[in-house]
Amino acid sequence: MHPYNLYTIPVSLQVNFDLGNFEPCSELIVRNLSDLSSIFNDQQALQDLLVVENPVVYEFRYAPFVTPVSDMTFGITRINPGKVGNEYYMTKGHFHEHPDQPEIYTCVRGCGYLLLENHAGEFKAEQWQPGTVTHIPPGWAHRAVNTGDGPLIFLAFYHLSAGHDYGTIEKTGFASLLIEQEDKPVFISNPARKSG
Ligand code: S6P
Ligand code: ZN
Repeated sequence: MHPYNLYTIPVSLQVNFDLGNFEPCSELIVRNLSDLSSIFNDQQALQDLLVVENPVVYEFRYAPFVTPVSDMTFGITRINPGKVGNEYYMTKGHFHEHPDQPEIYTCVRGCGYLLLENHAGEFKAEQWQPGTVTHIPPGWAHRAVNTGDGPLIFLAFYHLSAGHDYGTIEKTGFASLLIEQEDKPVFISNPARKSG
């Protein structure tokens, strides 16, 4: 049994695109820098930052609309602006636990990239601005990166039962990193990349 309410009649919620939240909301996950230590390349820069503070890198909220026969879920993520060394703040990134589960993301504020990688090691990066909609096919790991000076906010539509597999992409790392060089985002090969 899952712990969520059953929504057998239509309901609505109200999203704030500027703040990246919605009401009513019961499910909030906050990721601070210390929760993300394994994903950043420059470990020295990470340790130096953590000595001073442990900022919120991103938070995401979700609303599981569970019925006896379905589990459509709405989510919103806000990634704060910031960097570790010269690498931009980003989400942890994951495959879905169930290999037949897709997802749709919609960027509503800020700018950045969605990094995608499949099990064969094919890598893609989709550039985001407000209004960009990206379909994530089943079997593609996904990570959003905030390359702007303000928050990057995006909506997600998925099935709750898709689940999260964080471990697989964490083991190898994504093929490319996004770093800032001369005030611009630049892709470089991930020096910590391991074969899967
Ligand atoms: C769920 C969906 C998003 C992410 C959220 C945080 O399938 O892709 O709601 O969970 O953007 O990213 P992550 O990688 O920490 O789960
Ligand atoms: Zn996902």
